[in-house]
Amino acid sequence: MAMWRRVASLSPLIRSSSSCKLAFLNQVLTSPASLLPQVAYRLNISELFTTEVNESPLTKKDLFISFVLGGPGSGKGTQCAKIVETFGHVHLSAGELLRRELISNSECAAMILNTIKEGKIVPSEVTVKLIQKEMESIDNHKFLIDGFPRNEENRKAFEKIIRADPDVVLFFDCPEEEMVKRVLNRNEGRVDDNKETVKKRLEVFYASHLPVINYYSQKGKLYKIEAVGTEDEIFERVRPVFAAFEHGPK
Ligand code: UP5
Ligand code: MG
Repeated sequence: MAMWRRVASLSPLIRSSSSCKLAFLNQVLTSPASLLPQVAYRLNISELFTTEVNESPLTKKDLFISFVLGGPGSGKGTQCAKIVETFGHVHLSAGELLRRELISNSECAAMILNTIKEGKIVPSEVTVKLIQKEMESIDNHKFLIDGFPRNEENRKAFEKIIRADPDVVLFFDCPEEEMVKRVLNRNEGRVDDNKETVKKRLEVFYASHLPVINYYSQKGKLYKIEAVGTEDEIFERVRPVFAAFEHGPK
């Protein structure tokens, strides 16, 4: 009982901790008292109090950020590979970072797996922290962030944590039948490449991504690319977007 009170009294102090830890702590606070010593051991409480008010090395870089958006199978990853090859940007796929995290056995792994299987969106803080870690560790200033932000909350979390805005937002506009066909033919063993999850991914895309796309359209940053045709034909529509910046001020 004493342990219960101690853990419960800590809750106001840990608001700045990661979503996974908070989710985990919530579980602790609602657990029977008999489980608490064991849970408190696993919790590594000191880790919850690390202050995160450090200045990110990213603020010192002259960043050029591109968000690459589009529905499942619209060709984001395929076109990013071509942009990397031609313009030397670094490709960060948010989905890949999450898939890497889920096989790393981290405390977030189970939550990420369930969210991806359901075609839903992982809590913003988890994804933004993974993106931030990658950006900080790479010696380049041109980043293609693929499949992110997927909703308004993602967008705001990125602005708040990374403290940067995108220079370019690409949107691969692809008909639904084509996206479904490509995803179901991919055959790379992704847990979300099945009929049932693709349907859910599309629902989330229409409900959550479109407001983000509209937001950047109003800001004049959106480049809408017709995503039907061969990979090379589509890249010829992408090329001028980045070529224009190569000769520009950035
Ligand atoms: N292909 C590509 N171009 C083609 C063309 N022109 N003609 C014919 N075939 C073409 O392409 C898909 C397939 O089509 C490939 O086999 C390719 O060869 C072929 P790809 O380039 O992989 O398309 P892409 O748009 O990248 O499709 P992907 O399935 O990766 O998009 P999603 O947005 O669904 O997946 P992502 O990996 O970004 O996210 C997966 C899940 O992670 C999400 O559903 C969500 O649960 C989670 N997530 C978050 O929660 N938050 C995030 O910020 C990011 C992801
Ligand atoms: Mg992809």
